[in-house]
Order: sequence, then C-alpha cells, then structure tokens
Amino acid sequence: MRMPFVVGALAAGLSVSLGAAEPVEKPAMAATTHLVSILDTRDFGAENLHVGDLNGDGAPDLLFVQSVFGTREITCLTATSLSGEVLWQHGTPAPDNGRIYSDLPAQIYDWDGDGRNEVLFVQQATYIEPYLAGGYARERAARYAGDAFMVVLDASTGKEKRRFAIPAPADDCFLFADLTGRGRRQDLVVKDRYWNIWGVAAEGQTLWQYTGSVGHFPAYGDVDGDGRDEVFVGYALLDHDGKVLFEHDSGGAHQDAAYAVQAPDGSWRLLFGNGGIHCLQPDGKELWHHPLREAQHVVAGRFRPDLGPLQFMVIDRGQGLPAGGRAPATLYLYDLDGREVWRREQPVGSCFAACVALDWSGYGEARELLIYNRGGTGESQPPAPLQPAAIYDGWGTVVDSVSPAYPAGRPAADQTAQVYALAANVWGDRRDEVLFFGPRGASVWANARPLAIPRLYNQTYYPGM
Ligand SMILES: [Ca+2]
Ligand SMILES: [Ca+2]
Ligand SMILES: [Ca+2]
Ligand SMILES: [Ca+2]
Repeated sequence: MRMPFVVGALAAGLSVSLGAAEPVEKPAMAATTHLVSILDTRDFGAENLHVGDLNGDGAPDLLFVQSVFGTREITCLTATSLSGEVLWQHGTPAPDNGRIYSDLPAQIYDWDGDGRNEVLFVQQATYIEPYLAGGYARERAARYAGDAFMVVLDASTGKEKRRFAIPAPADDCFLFADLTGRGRRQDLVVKDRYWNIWGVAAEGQTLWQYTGSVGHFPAYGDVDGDGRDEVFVGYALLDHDGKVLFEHDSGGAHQDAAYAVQAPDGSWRLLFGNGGIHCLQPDGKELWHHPLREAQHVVAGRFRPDLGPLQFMVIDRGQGLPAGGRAPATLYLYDLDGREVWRREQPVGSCFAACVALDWSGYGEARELLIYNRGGTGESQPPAPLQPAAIYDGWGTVVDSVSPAYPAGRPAADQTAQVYALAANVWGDRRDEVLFFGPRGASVWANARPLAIPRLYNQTYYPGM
C-alpha cells in the first residue's frame, strides 16, 4: 500500500522583496535544515515510535505503536518505510489510540541472532481487580488472570514467530541485556509501572525479581566487568542475577531518568533524576547532587571536549506557580564533577520540555541536544504557542530549530499539537536526523549543511599508476 508523502518540500527558495519597486531577487539564504519526509499516518499515528530495519533491506524503517490510553494495552503496530509506505500492520489502527502517557513495551532487535530483526511487544495479562491511578490510568491489579506474554513478530511480515509467558504485571517497558554471560544482549529485563522488575532469560524463564522503587526505563551496563549486565533503577543497583548491590531509601519517590556511563578511565557514573539530579558511583556512594524541582531527563555525552570526556545535560521540569500554570523547564549542563557549566531557561509554556542527545554535526558521537515540547502546553498565562524544537550545542547555543511538518491541509489544531521527537541516523550521511511523531503525523529533518570531511589526496587522470 502506498502512502502519500512529500520529500524535500521545504528546501530554501529565493527570497523576494515585496517593496513598491520591481521585485528584486536576493541571494537565497542557505537552509540549514532539510525536510526529508512527511508521513501521513492517517489512523495509525502514535506517540510511540521505534526505528530499525523491518523489511530486511538494511535501511532503517519506522514502527508506530498504538495503545489504549488509560490501560496501555498495545492495539496496533504499523511498520512503514521512512517515506511512509505501510509495510505491514499487526492489530487494528484507531486514531484515538495514538496518545500515550507512559512508556510502552515494544522494541525492534535481532533478538534471536539470525541476522534479521524481530519486533517484540508485551501482550497484557487480564486485569481482574485493577487499581486506577488518577481516575484513568490502569497500572496494576490486585489480581490478574493468566500471564502476560512477550510476543515476537517477524519484522519483515509482522507475523508472529513465537510467544512466551512473562510475569503478569510486567507490562511497562522492557529492555535487552546480557544477564547470563552469553556475549550478546539476548536476555530481557521486564517491569511493571513502578514496583517490580524481573530478569528473564532468552529462553523465557524468569531468573529473578526485585521489588522496590524501580521508576521508569532503567539503565544498564557491565559495571563490574564480569561480562554480564547490571541494572540500575535509580535507588538501587542490581547485579546480573538480581542481587542487590546497593539500595537507598526512596522515601516513596522514583527515578524519572537513569543513565549509566563509563568514563574513559574505566570508572562508572550512575545518574538519576527525581526531585534532583544525583550522580553515584557503583558502590552507591553519592558523588554529587543538585536539588532541582523535577529532573526529568539526564543524558551523558562529550558535549564540551574542552571540559573533559563527559558532561551531563539535565532537564528540570517547570514547577507550579502560585498564580496557576507552571514555570518553563530549564536545561542544565554539568561537568563530570557536577559543576554547573551553564543553564538555559526554555520559552514560556515549556514546563514539559524533553530532550534527546544527537550527533547533528557528524562528530561520530552525540555532541548536541534536541529539546522539544517548548511552549504550547497551556501551562502559562496567557497560553504560549508551541515553539520550534531547538538543537543546543555544548556551549548552550541554539544551532538549529526544527518544527514538525504535516501534509498540506491539516487543521491548525493538528499542526500545533504537542509531539514527541527522537534522534536517529535514518537517512543520508552519518549525521543523526530528527524525527517528530504523534497521533497526527510524523516528519523527518536532516542537517542541510555540508558535512565536514577534510581530505588530502592526489588527484590523477591515470589511476593505477
Ligand atoms: Ca528497511
Ligand atoms: Ca532475528
Ligand atoms: Ca557485570
Ligand atoms: Ca543521517
């Protein structure tokens, strides 16, 4: 099935003076961004998108995952090419199922190691006695019927390859890790929304369970160098076999963002955000922290090589204001020792700003940061319009701005809706592109500047001399 799409529609043209005299053509300003693709997602758009080769041609494709908003049940997976051609659909699309408030349990990976990707997702167990959070969110039950299932699809067809039972509550996000020392991240770490996390072997058997404050998506890595991954949930570090290596009192809080990173000297830093940003060493000792309001994202990178091998970008969400609404979020850059390098307050209405690291300039590592969901929340007086997403470099300078693009004729409400964004190298050269996605569509932007590839060579008309 072919889907309509537009390629490169917004490339820079000539600017024209509209004075009283004859229009004069001015030299075109070179566009610094290039619109690669607009996807008309019709009824399958979603705030959950995964990138990976699905049709087996080696090039990245897209997977849109829809779910029921309040229950998080996955209802439809739609595989498309980068240009929006639908490759297959598993389940039934519905325009109302594109909104999400949580992570969803779906991933693309060559899980069985046969050289071709699979799509894995969790099918929920039956909720018999559910609890409702906030009156709408069904996140756990006092009693379930049956198990949840990890469903494995052939990524090229969407047909089910196999399924196996996992613990009934384990229907939040999941990740791949090497828990058993097989040399490949083929085991699984599954979790429920806030309370439990399980290690599951590639063969399907549950290896261990940890109950505590597990927060959102965990961080992982072979922190002790034994060839098996540890799992970091913010208030605790779990060995590959589930043994608690350290555990701190969460006081009822949970991590919103966790990051495990190894410095070039071999030492590890474990970072997590909740009310503040915390940096721990693997024995649980806190190296530094800053008491922020709601540290929602933390990413490590060599954003400023002049300041050493690692720095941390942190988004602190805006707090509630006495007069109503919420203050804008603030982006911070900290060095390895927790010294603040700079901070940048986001535009009015940006309380829910979010970020992803990206390699926008082709350094071969993420040296920039994309911040999206700036403005447009209604959480300001007066409500502020949605601003373009901003790409910051390590000096705190906005080097580019990009906005979601939509097929022509979309109502204004669709075009100004909040979206999610991610960074992935899906097109062209080695630089990352920016992907916007939501229930109303998706678009892909690339850096239009020439890629700096310095080269010295001997040109000749006589090759082979
Ligand atoms: Ca492909
Ligand atoms: Ca495979
Ligand atoms: Ca280990
Ligand atoms: Ca690219």
